[in-house]
Amino acid sequence: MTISSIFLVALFSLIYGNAVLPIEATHHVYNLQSLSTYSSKQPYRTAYHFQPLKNWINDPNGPLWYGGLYHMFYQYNPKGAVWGNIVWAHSVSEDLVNWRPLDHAISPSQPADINGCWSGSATILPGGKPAMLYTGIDPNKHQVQNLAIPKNMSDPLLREWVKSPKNPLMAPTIANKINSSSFRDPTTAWLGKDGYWRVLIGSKTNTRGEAIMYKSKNFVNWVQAKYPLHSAEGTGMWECPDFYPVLNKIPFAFGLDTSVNGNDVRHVLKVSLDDTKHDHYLIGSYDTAKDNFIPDKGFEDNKSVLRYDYGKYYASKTFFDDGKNRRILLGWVNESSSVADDIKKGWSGIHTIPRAIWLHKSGKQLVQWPVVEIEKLRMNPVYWPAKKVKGGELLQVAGVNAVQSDVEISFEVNEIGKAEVLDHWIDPQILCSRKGAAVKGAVGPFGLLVFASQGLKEYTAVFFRIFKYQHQNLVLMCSDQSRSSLNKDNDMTTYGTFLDVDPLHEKLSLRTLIDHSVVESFGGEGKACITARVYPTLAINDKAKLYAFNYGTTAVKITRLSAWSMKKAKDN
Ligand code: DQQ
Repeated sequence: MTISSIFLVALFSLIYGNAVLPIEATHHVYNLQSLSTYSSKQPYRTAYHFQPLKNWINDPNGPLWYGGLYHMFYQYNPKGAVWGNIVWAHSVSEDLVNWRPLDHAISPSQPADINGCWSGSATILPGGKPAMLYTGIDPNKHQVQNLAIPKNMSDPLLREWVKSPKNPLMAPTIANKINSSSFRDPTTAWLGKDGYWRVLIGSKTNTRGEAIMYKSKNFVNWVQAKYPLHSAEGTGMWECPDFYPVLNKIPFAFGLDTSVNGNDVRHVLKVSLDDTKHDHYLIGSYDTAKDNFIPDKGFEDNKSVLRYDYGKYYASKTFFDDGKNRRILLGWVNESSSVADDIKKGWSGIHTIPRAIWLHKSGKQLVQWPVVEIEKLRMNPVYWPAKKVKGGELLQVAGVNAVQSDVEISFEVNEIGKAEVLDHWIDPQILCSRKGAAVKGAVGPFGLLVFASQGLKEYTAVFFRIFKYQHQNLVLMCSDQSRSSLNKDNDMTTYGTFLDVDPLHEKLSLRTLIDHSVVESFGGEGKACITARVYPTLAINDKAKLYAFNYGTTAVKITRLSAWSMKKAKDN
């Protein structure tokens, strides 16, 4: 039997039976533990966000739930704190909170990936067997798509992965005219009623971003579909596409397997735009028979293309957690420090707290919320009774660890008639930077000051500000990093978005996860997220303080504040 026929037999038995593969592992890699230079004295290392012991990480890859464990793979440079030498590192978790590092799962070993193992996704084949499609960089530096499957299905840790000897399974050719440097990041595949698997690969033709589709009956032989599933002029390279169904009825938060479609189902297409480094998503209808995705609103109207996160956040990926019937979103958060500082600290990149993601009942947008498991790290709660905060007031939230906490606060606004008038539409991020936390307003800014130093020489502000625009109340949510650090080498860009909440009838809620150098905020119960990286020089460890503030001229009411110090998670 040739290697290739052994692989095919193994893959088919993975799809249709319970085979133990008789082939050697593709590689051996060293254990991350032995390389550790971890020092708890590093003030910017996170305590409960995912990050390995050292070196560079970027995109989450191939997340899946198998054998009672969550598996997460990620782009990793074993040799340093900058991007390069990319392999798939691998960690497992019982709860998406505490992680255990394993040996690397996929490293360059075949011509089809000899120059790098880039991003990809897991598909659970019939019988519950995982198959990993990923981008390899071949000897000509062309981007091609490869397959790897677990060597031993009875190992719940899925430690060893075997690559298909038929790799690459999809490649740019003269005939298909695919751009060989813009062809990467296969999605989770889904199965149509016709028995064909479909997968999307991110690409572009000139400046038109596109999600090229391939189809296969056996997961090994893939044929390019006549048309991309979707494309949009002027959007540039689409990296890390993701395509999945969401339920459009109660219970909205119930997640669906990627192959599900039907009357009560909408589809989400997410693409990571290489040109802007933002993750955008479209909600629409997917016609399985025609393989046609029609978004409710497309990329034509720049203003209304939604983002998962309006801060620093990229190359995200979802997976269906069938153990808990939810869809989980993982995303990469790059550093905002200089490369020189990253090299000095010996690491770069983290992941956000895994978020459950579902369709809002309006059907107009998605909602994201940190997985409930993260709440088991909460300790020493601080609760405030409802209280009025006058204009100009700053109230310290005492009793919580200000560098490692989870804070939920809600505001009620009573004097909305006094809101500033916005006479023309303006990009919310620009509005937030013009009207940062230090700029007093009428209704707002009010919110939280995190990582605040004594005397407020440093702070990061997450806040709301309300405007009147065309007779409507417009809620602006900002994360202002402009005073986050005295070290001006950092990127201290201010982020912002409008929040689809009616402040006349709804409370304005904010949840912020604070973790040493991360400020991960959820406004309007998960309708908008903003993640920021900050590196205070004074507001570190026990020197940092946390405040609620109102710098508007009108009073607001805090209807609820609950804050917890967070335990350290067992992570990489
Ligand atoms: N990161 C990977 C690529 C992907 C990019 C390389 C997105 O596969 O397009 O590390 O961050």
